[in-house]
Amino acid sequence: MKLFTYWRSSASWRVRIALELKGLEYEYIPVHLVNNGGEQKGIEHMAKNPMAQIPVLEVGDVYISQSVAIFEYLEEMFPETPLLPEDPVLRAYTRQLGEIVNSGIQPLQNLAVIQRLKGMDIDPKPWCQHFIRDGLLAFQKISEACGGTFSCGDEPTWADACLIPQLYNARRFELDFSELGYLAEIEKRCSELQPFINAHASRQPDAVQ
Ligand SMILES: N[C@@H](CCC(=O)N[C@@H](CS)C(=O)NCC(=O)O)C(=O)O
Repeated sequence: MKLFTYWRSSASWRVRIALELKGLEYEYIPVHLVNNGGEQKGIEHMAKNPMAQIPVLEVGDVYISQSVAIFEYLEEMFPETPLLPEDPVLRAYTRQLGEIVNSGIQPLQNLAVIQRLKGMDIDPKPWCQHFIRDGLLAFQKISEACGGTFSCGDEPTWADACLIPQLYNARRFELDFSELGYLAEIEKRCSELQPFINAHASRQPDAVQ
């Protein structure tokens, strides 16, 4: 498998965590989101993903984009190390938490949105802080109700795969973490696990320190 990715692309980072949690090897193909006007917008990349985004997972002659679709694919192909809890209710909550990040936070602070805001002379920072804070507070409330040492239960799931890169983005936008103590604890526990260490932005070959 090949993963088209960028070191601090949060959606790509989610997939890196999922691949690592499942113990799957993959080839890392960097796609620079800024250089040359954004390599994701090039003809070659858009043939793989017409949304002009990463991640894209190449499997044989197939290209799968959208991180959650990739989670589902990996879960179906490699069920031995699951990314979802066994209990159907916890599975639903895990998906719910994932969607809070995937559709409720990240799209509102994505690069294309930031570029558009700047183009309209709007400071993107308070905008991003607003949506990240609201989403993470909701995530935290649901996660607390789920119970357990990770986002939903006592094993890392795809909710954690979504949470960890989003917390990194929250710090980039200098969000006040004083209200997010519960999530910071989950983050700390994840940061001690090898799959999360391996998938971290700073550990990727294209990372800029
Ligand atoms: N829902 C998509 C989001 C993908 C996405 O927004 N990717 C960002 C990087 S995290 C991207 O490629 N942005 C490029 C751009 O905004 O031009 C997923 O989960 O894969």
